[in-house]
Amino acid sequence: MANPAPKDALPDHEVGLLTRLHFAVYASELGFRLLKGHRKLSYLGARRERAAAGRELIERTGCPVTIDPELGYRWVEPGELPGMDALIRSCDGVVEEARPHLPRLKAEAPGRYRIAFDLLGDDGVDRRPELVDAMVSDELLACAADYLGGVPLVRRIAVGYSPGQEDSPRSSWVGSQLFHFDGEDDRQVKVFVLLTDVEDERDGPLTFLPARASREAVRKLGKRPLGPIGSYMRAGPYSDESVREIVDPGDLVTMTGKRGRMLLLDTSTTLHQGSRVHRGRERAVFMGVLQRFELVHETPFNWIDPSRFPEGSAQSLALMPPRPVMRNYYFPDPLAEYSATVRRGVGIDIDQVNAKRATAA
Ligand SMILES: O=C(O)CCC(=O)C(=O)O
Ligand SMILES: [Fe+2]
Repeated sequence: MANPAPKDALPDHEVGLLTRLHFAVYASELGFRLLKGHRKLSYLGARRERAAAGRELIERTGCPVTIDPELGYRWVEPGELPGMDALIRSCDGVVEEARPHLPRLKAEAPGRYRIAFDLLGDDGVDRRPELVDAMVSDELLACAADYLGGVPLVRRIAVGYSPGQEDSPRSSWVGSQLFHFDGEDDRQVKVFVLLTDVEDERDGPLTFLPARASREAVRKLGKRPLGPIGSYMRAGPYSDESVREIVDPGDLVTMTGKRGRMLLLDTSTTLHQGSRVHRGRERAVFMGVLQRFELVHETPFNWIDPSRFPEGSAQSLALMPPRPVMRNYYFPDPLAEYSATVRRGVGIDIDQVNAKRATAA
């Protein structure tokens, strides 16, 4: 089954040998297992510490929210996780602050950055500690530790804004608008909170197939149809036609609903797509990402200040990556003029820079 050419990856000849080697290994099931085994051994001590901290959290909180691995998702009801009201109020401020900049951002964003862009950046996260607090609550960390086998890292805190696509509806969706599996690890937990009402398909809802059905689907689809080198996807993107052929549309779950609706989703085990926002509509969602410390394939992550939390606490563990980066390294202030210039590609090719960063595991 033909799949569309990956428009957000580098042409093969521009990719370095090491990166190609990494992808050649990573793309096969055995290679992925080998990389995973290597990471697990390298971080044996850290994993033990995180597993113990996770057990302590689970015991202390009673782990009120759990994710069934066969489903790979869990809706979260209001009040089930602490700090979420404060998070939503805070995100409203983020969108409001960004609103005057949106026309410029939309006009200047190239390629896949036009699908959805982050309105926060590292500085935005730092100015809004309530977002970090909600992501490192004992209850959410217990849930993630239960699902991932230890206290994970909070690698992303973002407010994703997806503008209406000018030529929508169309059949040429690209990147994460096409069905795919995220590739950092074989499990992860993403927290999604709707910041705008998502009523129907015109609002580009996140759409996914539960984990068990996704396993079956990938068996039929084949793992990596074109395997864009440099992509963060472990499998996909698959064309709509190929998915339609083997998936019962009734099995797909869509994140429609009112502002405030919240979902925990394992984007590594569920086939998913989103942000197919039609002209004249818009979608804003909060997204927080929890991934294992020893993840297999590194992608850009936020710099988040761990110093508000006691050393050795589960919270501080969740905010200390194995390879720290400078603040604003991956996510500079998205509203600043200079980052618009960078996105526009004056002087450097930001797609190339980002693809290199994404693959520098
Ligand atoms: O924009 C969306 O709804 C989907 C994004 C996505 O693929 C992801 O967050 O992993
Ligand atoms: Fe994804």
